[in-house]
Amino acid sequence: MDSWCWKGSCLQTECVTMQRRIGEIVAEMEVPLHCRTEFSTQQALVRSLGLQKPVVVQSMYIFKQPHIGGEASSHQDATFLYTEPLGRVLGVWIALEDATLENGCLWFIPGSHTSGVERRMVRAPAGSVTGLNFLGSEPARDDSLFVPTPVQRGALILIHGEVVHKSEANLSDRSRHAYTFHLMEASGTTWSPENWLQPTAELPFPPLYT
Ligand SMILES: O=C(O)CCC(=O)C(=O)O
Ligand SMILES: [Fe+2]
Repeated sequence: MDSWCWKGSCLQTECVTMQRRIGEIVAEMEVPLHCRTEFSTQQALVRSLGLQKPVVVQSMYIFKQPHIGGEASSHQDATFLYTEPLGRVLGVWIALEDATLENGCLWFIPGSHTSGVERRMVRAPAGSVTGLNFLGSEPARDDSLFVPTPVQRGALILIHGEVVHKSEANLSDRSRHAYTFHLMEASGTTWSPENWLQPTAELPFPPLYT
């Protein structure tokens, strides 16, 4: 019998076919310049922060469309991007459109980056149906602790890997597009082998500095 894929929502063979098709689509995509993690300004910024060997571990284009754009529930990025020691992951979040209270700007809990990581998402043992497990749990956090960060198009927000942050659903008429990528200071850092995302020989984490 064919085995079930992540979340049990498709067969392994269907999943492989979908992955292949996604690969073809991505290969054909013309990636707009603002979605490339190689701007000299980004490099200069990260250099000025003193990072020696930053590598790009992931990047995301987040659409948050009018009326249907969902929330990003409160989280720490290190839950998914865990390193030893901690404090080596940095998010670079760029507003491609104004991010407002109405269309789902980011919210942060000031000082929350100093208390470690509450929850970790780890790879489940081979053969498990879910593929992923969570260690620990995301504590209920009082809404009043969060500070909103509305910004204009073009603004760049640096996100400490352990700071607690979230964004609300977009119930407004205006989209909130953002491009975000996460860096790891690779010098003296161990990327957890339990993270869902792993570099491979074909797709290593690319260095930010060229
Ligand atoms: O843009 C969002 O709503 C969430 C982004 C985020 O969590 C991140 O970039 O780490
Ligand atoms: Fe995040």
